[in-house]
Amino acid sequence: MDLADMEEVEGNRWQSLAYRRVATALADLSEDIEEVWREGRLREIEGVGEAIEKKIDEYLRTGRMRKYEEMRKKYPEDFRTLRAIQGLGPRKIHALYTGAGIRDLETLKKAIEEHRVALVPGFGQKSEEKLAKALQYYMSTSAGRLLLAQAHALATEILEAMRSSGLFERIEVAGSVRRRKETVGDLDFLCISADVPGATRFFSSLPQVSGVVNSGERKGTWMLRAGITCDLRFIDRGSFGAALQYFTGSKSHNIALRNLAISKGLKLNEYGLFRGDEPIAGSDEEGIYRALGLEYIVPELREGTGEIEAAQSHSLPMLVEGNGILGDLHLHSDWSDGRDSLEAMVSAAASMGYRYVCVTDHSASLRVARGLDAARFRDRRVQLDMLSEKYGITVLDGVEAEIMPDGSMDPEVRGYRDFDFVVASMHQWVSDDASENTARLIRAIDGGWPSTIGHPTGRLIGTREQFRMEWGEVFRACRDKGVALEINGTPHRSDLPWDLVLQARKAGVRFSLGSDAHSTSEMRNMTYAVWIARRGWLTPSHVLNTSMVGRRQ
Ligand code: DGT
Ligand code: CA
Ligand code: CA
Ligand code: ZN
Repeated sequence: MDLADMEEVEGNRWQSLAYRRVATALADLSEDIEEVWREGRLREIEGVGEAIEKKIDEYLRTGRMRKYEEMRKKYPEDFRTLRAIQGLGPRKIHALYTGAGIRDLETLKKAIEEHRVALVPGFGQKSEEKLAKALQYYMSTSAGRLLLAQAHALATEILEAMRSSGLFERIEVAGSVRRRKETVGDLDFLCISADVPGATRFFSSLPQVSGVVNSGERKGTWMLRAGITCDLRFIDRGSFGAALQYFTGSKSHNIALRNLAISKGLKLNEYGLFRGDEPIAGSDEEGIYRALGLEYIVPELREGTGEIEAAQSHSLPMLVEGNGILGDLHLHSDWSDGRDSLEAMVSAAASMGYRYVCVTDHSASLRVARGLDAARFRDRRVQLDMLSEKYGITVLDGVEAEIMPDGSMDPEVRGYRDFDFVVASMHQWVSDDASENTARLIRAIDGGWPSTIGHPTGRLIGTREQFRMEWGEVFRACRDKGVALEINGTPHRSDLPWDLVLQARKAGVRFSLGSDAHSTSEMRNMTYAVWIARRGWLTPSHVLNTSMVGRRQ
């Protein structure tokens, strides 16, 4: 994928498209690439021709790719960071690179300060100001942070490698990954090991690690290839629970917990819970919460939003769980802008064990996504019924419907009234004015069409801010009309954000969970939607997907 970016910045559009197609095919590959390679079947992968086959072969044989290294020398910086900024696509990056030598965040920042962006062909004063704003938003939200999906996968890989090394009695990840926060600043590992030097050496040699930042007796910090750092701490057995508690955070949860300890005449730190000098808990986390008179608080709830009070009064919520999700209520097929066929999506849903799946292709007014008109929806329904029969799973006739500027539904949706489930979304015509947006969304809710509001805030982490909206009014309208709010599991959306979920829950709103998958592999994004729901204190009864959603008669 990196190679594709660099070719595109270089101006080689076709080359870049070819790489990108292969990168996507590789990511979706159900077999082990090395096996495919050994059996000489690389050419069977979509998009792989002779030239690319040679490159993959070179890489798997030697662990290197000459072409990649040449390009890397030319473009030492990670253009991907520039692409994360709103309004910057490869073509504009190409223009900025050739026109002003901009190659990374530093050089972009400098060029903006010196007003050199406005001089680049295709840019002007206005676009320079816009870019300055977008850069500022990026720096304040996601610079130097990874999306949870990526950070969690990385942490899991590292944990597996460490566990199978035999050098660790125990190793866990703490910090924001354990709390399932939507972005992660660094990874925090805690371990018990009898061989600290050996364990440290092993950690340094992991393929995910690019270098040592510092390494001491009981703690080290490493730079990871993914672009963030990670800490590894060696802990004594008797303190492991206390350390896990402390380094899981959050900071505000820890402060509240420490104050509770003090109020009971105890002392809590990363080594244990003490009465005077005598330890009364520390080897396991549960013991610490118990000794403080609390129910166990799962990491997702440790954000200092009332969880300690709830644990004291035994009123913590019984959180929704992944295996309680009976179906996916938002996904796309290649009838609109999805990559996989209806059949592939339905069959994937069946093999994930779902009892139902709702296919929500876009409606006609979203032209960029090849939205469907009423006639196409009628044709699609015939296919859905056939697939439902074939795979023994309820297939709901759904739509992701455009909310029009005046808050009405897409006329094509009104023309075809048979939908079982309507995800109503704002993709276009969004205003800078909160009261306008609020009035529009509430008109949509009051109109009686939506089952749920799709990715309600419209944010894209790092690249697009939330819509300006009076959320309290929207929540009230949803509750009154029985319209749900979506929790969209696409990692860079993570929308509703967990803190708004918590507010909406208090206002009496219910929620639908959706992967918003555009391919079968993205259906796994449901996991992230469940994590957000848990951070928002949701129980099964708050979530539509925990019960059957049937065909509209
Ligand atoms: P991140 O890395 O920015 O995504 O977020 P965290 O929560 O992983 O933060 P990090 O890595 O700085 O620290 C891990 C945990 O360690 C944090 O959640 C709470 C605890 N911790 C770190 N520094 C302090 C501190 O100064 N005071 C207290 N009470 N706890 C701290
Ligand atoms: Ca951290
Ligand atoms: Ca840390
Ligand atoms: Zn959408």
